Amino acid sequence: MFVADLPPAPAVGDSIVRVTPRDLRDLRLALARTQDIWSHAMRNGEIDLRLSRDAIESLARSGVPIEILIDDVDAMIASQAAERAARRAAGAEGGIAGDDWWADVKDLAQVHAKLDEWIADHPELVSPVLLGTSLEGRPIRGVRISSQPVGADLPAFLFNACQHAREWATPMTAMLIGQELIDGAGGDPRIQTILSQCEVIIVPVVNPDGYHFSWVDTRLWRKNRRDNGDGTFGVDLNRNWGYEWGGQGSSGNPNSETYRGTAPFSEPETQAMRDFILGHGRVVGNIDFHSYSQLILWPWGWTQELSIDQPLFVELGAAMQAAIDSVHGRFYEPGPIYTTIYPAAGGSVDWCYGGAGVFATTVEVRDTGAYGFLIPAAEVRPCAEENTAAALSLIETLLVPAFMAADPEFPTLVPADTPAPVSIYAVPLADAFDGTPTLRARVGTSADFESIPMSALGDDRYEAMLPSAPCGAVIEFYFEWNGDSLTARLPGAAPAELFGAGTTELSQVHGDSMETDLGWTVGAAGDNATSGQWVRVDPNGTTAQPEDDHTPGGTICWVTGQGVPGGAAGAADVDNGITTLVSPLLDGGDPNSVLRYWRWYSNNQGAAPNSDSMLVEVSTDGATWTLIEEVSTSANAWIEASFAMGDIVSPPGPFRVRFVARDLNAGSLVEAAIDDLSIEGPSCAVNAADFNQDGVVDGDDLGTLLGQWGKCVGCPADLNGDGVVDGDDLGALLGEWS
Ligand code: 0X9
Ligand code: ZN
Repeated sequence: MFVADLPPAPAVGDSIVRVTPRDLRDLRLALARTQDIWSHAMRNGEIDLRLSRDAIESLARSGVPIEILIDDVDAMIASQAAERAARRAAGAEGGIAGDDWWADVKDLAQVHAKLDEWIADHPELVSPVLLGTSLEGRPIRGVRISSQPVGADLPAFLFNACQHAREWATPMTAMLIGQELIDGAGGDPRIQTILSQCEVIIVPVVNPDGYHFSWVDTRLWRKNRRDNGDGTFGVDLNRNWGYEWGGQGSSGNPNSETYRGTAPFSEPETQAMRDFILGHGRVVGNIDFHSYSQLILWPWGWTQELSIDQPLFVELGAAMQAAIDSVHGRFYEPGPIYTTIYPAAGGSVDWCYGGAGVFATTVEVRDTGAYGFLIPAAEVRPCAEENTAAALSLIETLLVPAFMAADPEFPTLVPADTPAPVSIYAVPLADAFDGTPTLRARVGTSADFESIPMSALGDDRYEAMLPSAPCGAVIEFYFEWNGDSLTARLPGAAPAELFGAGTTELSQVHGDSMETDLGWTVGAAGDNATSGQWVRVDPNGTTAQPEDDHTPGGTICWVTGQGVPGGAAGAADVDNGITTLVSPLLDGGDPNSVLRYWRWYSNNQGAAPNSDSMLVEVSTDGATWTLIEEVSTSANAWIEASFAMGDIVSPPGPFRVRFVARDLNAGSLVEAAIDDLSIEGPSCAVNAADFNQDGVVDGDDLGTLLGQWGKCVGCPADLNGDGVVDGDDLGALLGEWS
């Protein structure tokens, strides 16, 4: 029987090649020559293709960048099959010395036999699920694993694999999830908790016809075995699901590997999955296993828009990624399908999420191309192990009353004496929630928390204001949501764990009133104005140029050309080109600081008014200049401009700003002036005697000091650090009394 499982001998030894097309022409050349696209579309500018030797040579001659991943894929298929047959002939059921079922891939009959073994050996834990029947009449089988009785009102997690026939690592992965749950049910508290709180459904082979065909006929078969009636076979099941069916990344051509079928859910295999999920009604989370590429993917596949549940998916993806990494150190990249790999409409994940409310993910398991679909025997178990860890982490992340996350990130610094907004994403999972979540916050580390109701922003977002706090104080906070029978908190361990924000006040760290020259330069490459070059003077005013500088009590600023007293509007204005004023090096090291300057601009007089503009640019290297504002409105007055440093200087560090006044249009009268440039940085001195960090030194802090009275090494109340809390420290505290 095993001999019959061997695929036919290959006619030619194709290669698997990673192509990095330089342009559309390269891509067309490559696609025109492929026998089979292994990676379906471009990713990171690369695409993996099966190509004949002739095709490779012709692409190489055209200069298309290629890298051989598998030299002779047909030979590799044949040798893997031969090794497998030899091991089976030598071994017991499963065919592996040591009898490890995961020591190599298993065919459909073996997978089904393993399900039967589980059901027979663990009837209290494992029950059969028949989802439906494939086109060719094979059962689409699964199991339910839970320590609670069938029919119990529990959340369910669905792990399915092998929509794509050739992705042989994936049924093995789904099966190991089942095995580890069964093995852990007896004594592993983590597994016992999971099995008592939910049910786990495993469907190892969604596409039994295709899977069987890939074993007995064509190893690299992907689709199901639909006879399309035109000589071609197969529908890509992962393009056949009925959510935005027919969209980008699916094909209407029956010969295509991504053929979507004649209608949404035209295939019995996708129908069976859909009907099971809808009929069950309690499926909360899902992994649809594919290979290869080592990716953790979530909706959407049909559009580049992010789903409203992106915060949940991001956290889920991070948890799964960490779980995978912890087992064998493999890196799996997380992200939404469309932007992480490619558009793929009609996939299971989009329908499960959009059509059935399931937090559905796709994991593309090992490897990243060295063997691709042809996973070597030695990698089957490690691959399955790391993805079992991912499955458990998905279950645990979603087995909470409600999922809550910061959205966007909470501030860690807020302005002093000002209420700052915080918003969260919160979605019910295992309970019903009527009202909105509550923000619980306090100023300092010792006060009682105050409850602040949150307002609903829509799309599962809620917002509230943090209490205002004095400079030097910290604000501590968490969130709470009361459900019908359970309470959800963020952070989960609150109030033992809390979020915190410091307070900040801006104060000037650099001031340049222009009264003395702190190192400005006039002129830059390309400057060609014939008059009106920048000069630092006490200006002689006109209707276009200031008479007075901006600095209170000062006299001097930078202007474009000093006119004569009582001169006409156009006296010494910028003419026939550009003049540039470059600042000394400034400190842009703190992204939370602010750059501020006062500018004057006039271009609304003369024969051709309002036809020029002044550019304000910054540079960290003196070579590349980035525009921060283009001034074209003629205020004929001093106007303040300010910028968050983090928005204009990157990476943080020293920078220069330059002002480029330009007369590029004949008849346009241009005057500009600059004064009072400053940088303000955040600061709030924390008072060492303010033990509870509420911004005031008061009776609470005195109480703390008295509580630590006496010999007390390293105590906060030992303000002078002499190892004793005594009268000296008391005096220091009273000296700071608010
Ligand atoms: O293209 C696919 O169906 C998957 N990649 S594979 O190489 N295994 O064929 C990616 C599926 C992404 N998920 C959905 N679009 N639902
Ligand atoms: Zn796949």
